[in-house]
Amino acid sequence: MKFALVFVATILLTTAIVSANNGNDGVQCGNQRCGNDQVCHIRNGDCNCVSDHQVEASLRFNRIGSWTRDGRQYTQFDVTITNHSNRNIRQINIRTDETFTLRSQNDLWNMVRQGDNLSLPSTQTINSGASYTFGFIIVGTQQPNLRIRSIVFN
Ligand SMILES: *[C@@H]1O[C@H](CO)[C@@H](O)[C@H](O)[C@H]1NC(C)=O
Ligand SMILES: CC(=O)N[C@H]1CO[C@H](CO)[C@@H](O)[C@@H]1O
Repeated sequence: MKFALVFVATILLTTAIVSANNGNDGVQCGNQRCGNDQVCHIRNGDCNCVSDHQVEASLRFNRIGSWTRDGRQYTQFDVTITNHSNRNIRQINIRTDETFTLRSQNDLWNMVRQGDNLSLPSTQTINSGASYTFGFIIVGTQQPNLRIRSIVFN
């Protein structure tokens, strides 16, 4: 009986970790905490958790190419952020996880890494309706999990 309980608890814990990895791990948004499938929109200091389909920016992946060197595979990706909002984007935080295996710290361009976030370089903004592309080289061939966590609008 005890064994069975531990077993069930282990399965529940594993499930929780897996779903957290697929989601956003509940970003803090002003004085609220967003759900796993939500993004924090910040406008004039007002924070709102919005669901996935209401997010006013999108990420589009473009696999540039893969190659093998010294027995290891590498892949270069470009990711285009598009602003679907009528306001300019001042900052965006994109969550990375263990699938984001940069070949080296220099193999990320047009974004900066802050902890597990990718963020816009400090002077960069994305105007209303405009797009911005960043790129990176990772070890392996899988497209890494990137999720928008928060967007700061003008
Ligand atoms: C990552 O982004 C989230 C959402 O904006 C923020 O709460 C968190 O502090 C950021 N982490 C780092 C290390 O900057
Ligand atoms: C590419 C894109 O989605 N552009 C939109 C950005 O936001 C403006 C203002 O809402 C829209 O008119 C564009 O269609």
